[in-house]
Formats: sequence, structure tokens, C-alpha cells
Amino acid sequence: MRIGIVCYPTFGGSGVVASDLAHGLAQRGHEVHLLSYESPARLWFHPNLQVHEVEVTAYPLHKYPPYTLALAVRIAEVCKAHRLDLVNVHYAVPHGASALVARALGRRFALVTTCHGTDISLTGGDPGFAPLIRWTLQNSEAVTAVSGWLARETRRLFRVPLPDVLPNFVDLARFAPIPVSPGLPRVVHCSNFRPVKRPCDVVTAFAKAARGIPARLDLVGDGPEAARARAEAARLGISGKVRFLGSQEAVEEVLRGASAYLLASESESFGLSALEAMACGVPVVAPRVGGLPEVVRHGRTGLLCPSGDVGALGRALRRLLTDEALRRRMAEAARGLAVDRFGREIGIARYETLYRKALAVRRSHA
Ligand code: GMT
Repeated sequence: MRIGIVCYPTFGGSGVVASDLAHGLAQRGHEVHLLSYESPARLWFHPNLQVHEVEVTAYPLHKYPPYTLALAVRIAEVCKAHRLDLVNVHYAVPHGASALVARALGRRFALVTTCHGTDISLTGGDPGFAPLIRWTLQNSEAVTAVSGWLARETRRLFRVPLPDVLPNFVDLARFAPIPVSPGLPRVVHCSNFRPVKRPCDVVTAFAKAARGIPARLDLVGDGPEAARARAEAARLGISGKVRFLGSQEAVEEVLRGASAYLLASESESFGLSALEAMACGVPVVAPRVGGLPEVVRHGRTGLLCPSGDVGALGRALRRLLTDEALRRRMAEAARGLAVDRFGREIGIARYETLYRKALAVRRSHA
């Protein structure tokens, strides 16, 4: 197939999944064209894979650069030049609308829209975007969601048929465990430090868990709440135990050998970083929200706590940090679940099968 993939190029989960998918499809012999405003952070080279950057011309009249329209024109150009069969947009806003405009410009590709989370749960609730998202979903040959929870939310909020669930996946060779060497127990958290990730709660929960225990918290990523998280660590007197590592390309190096992975998100449609941790044999402590229970099995591969209960997160984390037998059992089960359910090969094959179905739908409408 000749496939277009549209995504954000950032370290965020949707960009990571889309980049890995593009590379995996190229490895399987498809011709893949990735469109974004710059080359994604985590994209490996492959001869079958080409990146098309979208440029927005600066013009004094345009207070807000019209990226959505520039993307639409770029999709149409790439479709024409490379005769794309199908375009898969990752993150519904604004990529879906751009793809539909490209189609209105005369291109005849099948459209697959992959919903990742906040495109449905946050921007989806914004009346400024909702009609556009509904338009995208109704005019896609296939709509996918990364978890059962997100699929149900998409149906509920937009009154569309239930999307196909295509869970995120992980490269099991790259994200693999190493034997834990005796040393300071380490807790890891990775995110874009947006309010929805509640990074201050991560710091607070760690402080509760690590009281009187030698342990360290490694925070990966950056974003608007990073300064507040730093201030929270100082306020709690644990700055010496917390390291802010910023964006890391080889996040697996930070995850390997950690004792636990900690999330405090208000909402999480899937939790790709939790899956990456599990694949590295790191048990997860997280709130029971969104699609997280589909990834983290409570009592088996980690511990789930009531949403917004920082005290419970702290207690659960302390249990893992102080009970080595429990930690080891969960570490093994976490890797096992990642291998059984969320491997890259099976994840990419699921997309391939869905693309073939979407093409058949498109042909039947032609
Ligand atoms: O974080 C976001 O708001 C967007 C997105 C991203 O690009 O990182 O994250 C979402 O997609 C990821 C990949 O499918 C999921 O693992 C995240 O759970 C999801 N984020 C939220 O639902 C908050």
C-alpha cells in the first residue's frame, strides 16, 4: 500500500506511536509518507519511508499562521505526487479536517482517523472544535481508538459508531528489562508536564512513599507544570531526591532497572509510557482512570488507586518500594503482559488489516 501518516512530531505518545507505525509499515514493504510540521523526535530511517515537512508561509495579515490549510494542501500534493491509497491521521484535531479538505481538492484516498485521547476528551468537549471532529469521524472510512475506554467515549461524545480498538504497542527489543543491580531504589515518571498529567501530585506521592527510605525520583520530559513540580519538591524538602532529566531520546535507559513507574494523571486514554515501563520490567503505580486499567492489571503488573487520591498513590508506591518479593513478581508479570498483548509486530499488523478494510470501504463508495 502507499500510505500517508499525519502526526505531531513531538515526544508525546501520539507522535511516538505514529512514527513507530510509519517505520514498521515501511519495514513490511509498504511505501510510507509521513507528514508533519517537522521530522518527528523518534523516527528511524528506512528507505521506504519519506518525511514531508509542512511549511506555513508567514504573511503579515495572518495573525495566526494557517497550519491546518497548509497541511491540507501538502496532503493533496503528496497524494498526487505519490498516488497515496490511504491517509491515517493521528490525533483528530486538526489533522482530520486537513485531510478532508485535501480530499475536497480532488484526492481519492481512504481516510483512517486514529483518536489518541485529549483530541476526544479535552478538545472534543470544546464547542469550537466539536463539529469539526464529528465531521472528521463521520467521513473517515475507519475510526480507531487506542483503548476500549476511548472508543466508548468517542461514541458517547460524538454519537458515532464504536471505533475499532487498536491498542498502542511497544518495541519489545528496545524496551527490555535488565537485571536490577543493588542500589538506590529509583522511581520514574515521564510526561509532557501538562496539567492533565498532574506532575505535582507525582512529586507529592513520591515524598509520601519515600519518607525515611533512601529512594530517588527521576522525572523525564518538560512542559508547563515543570516549574511548579520543582517548587513542590523544594517545598517538601526532597529536592535532593528528585532529578529533572528533561527530554530524553533514549527513555528506555532511564526506565531500565527502575523499581517503579509512577503516574498521577487526571485522565489517560492509554498511557503509552506505562506500557514502555512495563516492557522494561518496571511495575506501575497509577490512578484508575481512562484506559489505564486496560494496560496495567491491578495487583498483577502494578497497583491502581482511586482517581485524585495522592495519599493512596503514595501508600501503593511505598508498598512496592518496601516489598522486594512483590516488586519482583510484578516486574516479571509486567514484562510478560507487554510481550503477550502489546508487541510492536502484532500492533502494526492490526493497523495493516484495518487499512485493507478501509480501502475496501472506499472502493465500495467510489
Ligand atoms: O497527551 C496528550 O494529550 C496527547 C497524546 C500525546 O500525543 O501524547 O497522548 C494521548 O495519546 C497517547 C498515545 O496514544 C496515550 O498513551 C495517552 O494516554 C494520551 N493522553 C491522554 O489521554 C491524556
